[in-house]
Amino acid sequence: MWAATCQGFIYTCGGTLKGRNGTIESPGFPYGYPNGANCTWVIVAEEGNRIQIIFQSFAVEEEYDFLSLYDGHPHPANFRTRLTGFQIPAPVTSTGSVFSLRLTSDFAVSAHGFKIYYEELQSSSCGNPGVPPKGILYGTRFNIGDKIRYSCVTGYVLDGHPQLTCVTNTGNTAVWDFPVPICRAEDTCGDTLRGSSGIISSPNFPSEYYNSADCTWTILADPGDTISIIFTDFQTEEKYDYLEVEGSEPPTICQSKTLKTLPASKLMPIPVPERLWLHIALDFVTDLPCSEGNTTILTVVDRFSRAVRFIVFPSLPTAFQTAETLFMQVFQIFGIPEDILSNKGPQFMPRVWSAFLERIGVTHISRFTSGYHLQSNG
Ligand SMILES: [Ca+2]
Repeated sequence: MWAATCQGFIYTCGGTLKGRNGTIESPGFPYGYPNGANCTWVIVAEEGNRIQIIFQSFAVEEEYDFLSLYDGHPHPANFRTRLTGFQIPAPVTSTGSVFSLRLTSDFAVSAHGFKIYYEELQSSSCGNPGVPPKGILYGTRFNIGDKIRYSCVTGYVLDGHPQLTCVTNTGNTAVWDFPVPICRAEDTCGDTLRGSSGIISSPNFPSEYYNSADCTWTILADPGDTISIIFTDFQTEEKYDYLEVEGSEPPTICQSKTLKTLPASKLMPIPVPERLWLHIALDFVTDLPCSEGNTTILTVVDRFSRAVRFIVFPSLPTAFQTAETLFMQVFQIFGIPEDILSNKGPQFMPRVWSAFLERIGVTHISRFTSGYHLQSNG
């Protein structure tokens, strides 16, 4: 077991796990993992078997705290993917008999953490492929020859293959013949996708898409990372229907690359501020069910005391509206903070600061700090 100290407390985390199945919880689950955590779990299965992990709960501070998965021992060469945020990830299966997980958290702001069920898979098992959001899975057997079926809850339609069969691939390993389908709201198409991998299908796929469709999918990756698109099926009406693929502007990529080199996992001591509300974080929660005309909540957190203020909006506010609201509801009461983190894109906070300076009548400024974390957590 590893031990580490955090603000006077000693906690242990990580370890080597053996046995056909079990659960892993982040330290302190569900009451929050410590800051500065660096916990590694290594799951070792019987030779020839694989390991599947199924997430039962998952919440880590988006873009600052991470659960990294390694297909083997926790060496950079085995790095598989990095998970962050508040959505339960799909199950992941190792390719060999060792699977490692590492939780790293930065110097401030925690979340519930995670609970993971792991299980050894014999070579004849495909493992549980998981249920997509708003989806229903029929079938409980996941061995070679077994078939499972998906449907969606009312109001959602399935994109992808509704039936999956567990087959043997060329490497003699049991795999599902198609990826897990997705459920999308009826009469909509397009989406914003994040995460290390995913599926995009045209509306009604594998049936025909409808006429006059106009769908846009936006894929977001970590700054500095690249995105590759692999077409497994492609058929559109020649000359009349088309798919356009567009990347981000080069300046964004260049800027992001320099940010990526910041030592993300380096433990920084939390400075004791002179007063509260000096280091704050903003988190926009959007697309909530409409309540009294409001669908968006802005959470303003004092990163030192963890005090929180909630401000509701009818829709996602602009940088100017955000600056105005922060001025009225936070700065006027608690003073102007030194830095603000936000879960929106990297250009957002500079815009809020500019709008705020304009609001208080500052028209000329040589330099202002954008805060401790130069990257934003969007
Ligand atoms: Ca954190």
